[in-house]
Amino acid sequence: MNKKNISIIGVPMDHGQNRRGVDMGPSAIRYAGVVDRIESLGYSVTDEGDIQIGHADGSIDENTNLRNLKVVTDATEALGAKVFEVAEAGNFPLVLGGDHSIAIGTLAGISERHENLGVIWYDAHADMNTSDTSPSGNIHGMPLAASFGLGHEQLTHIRGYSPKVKPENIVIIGARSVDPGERELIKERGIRVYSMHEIDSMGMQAVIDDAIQYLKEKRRTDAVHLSLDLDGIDPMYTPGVGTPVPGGITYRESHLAMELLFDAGIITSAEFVEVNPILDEKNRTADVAVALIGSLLGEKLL
Ligand code: Z70
Ligand code: MN
Ligand code: MN
Ligand code: MN
Repeated sequence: MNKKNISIIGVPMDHGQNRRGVDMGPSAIRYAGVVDRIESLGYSVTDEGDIQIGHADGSIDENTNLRNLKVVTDATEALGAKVFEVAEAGNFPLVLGGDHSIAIGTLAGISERHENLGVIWYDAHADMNTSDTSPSGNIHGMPLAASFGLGHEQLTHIRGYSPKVKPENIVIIGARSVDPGERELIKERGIRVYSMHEIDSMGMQAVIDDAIQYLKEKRRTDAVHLSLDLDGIDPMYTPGVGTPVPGGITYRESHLAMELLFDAGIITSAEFVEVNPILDEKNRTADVAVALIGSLLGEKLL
């Protein structure tokens, strides 16, 4: 990655799921020193502030099986516009969440500028439900499906176009909690998944090398977005997430993954989501987010 200006965009969104507190994620990550950390690596940083988030009553609409559709749609539209603007200006968009529903907006803003975007989805979950398959009505369980064109029209058409990414250009890393409808889609659409099984058996180095080779050589992607849900990491290291799932990626494996992605120079935008300071212990989860952002942007011991 050349030393582009990094544009930080905060998205204090908690309406894509039903536990409060994840709206404070951007503050917690800023408090953990994200700006200084990135500046210390020689980048210039612009903190663009936060996207305005509306209010919602938290109910699930019985016709759509979606919780808080309007407020999520409005926020992802606003985020998409901001991400597009900073990327057009030549900056590297670094989005801080907020729950994972915001990825719908991030991808809407990024993909418009690329013919063949790739996505790395670092997460315990597949986030590939639709209003038909979702067990929760929570939109943070749907952003990948929406981004390849499945689900409610309002979610699939943020910024007026669909799809944002081809299913075969998506790589999921760290999956260990997948719903039946998601499992079907993964098979049907040929989505590449490195679950905990592959991470355990191949090792993280081989997983990342394979993912990079796949996106670069096989899929010929022209940009790659990293969407990192802190619940992909084991809750031992990142307890401040709404849906902790045991048996996750370690802290060290995650650093290695970020370092290898930096070395490959393929990541052109990133987001770090699902940090919930209310559920956290002494801001540890935000600290991990900042440390991983450092490695993704080239921090090395020596
Ligand atoms: C479940 C759903 C999810 C994050 C939970 C959970 C989705 N598959 N995503 N926590 N970050 O409700 O769709
Ligand atoms: Mn997620
Ligand atoms: Mn998750
Ligand atoms: Mn259409």
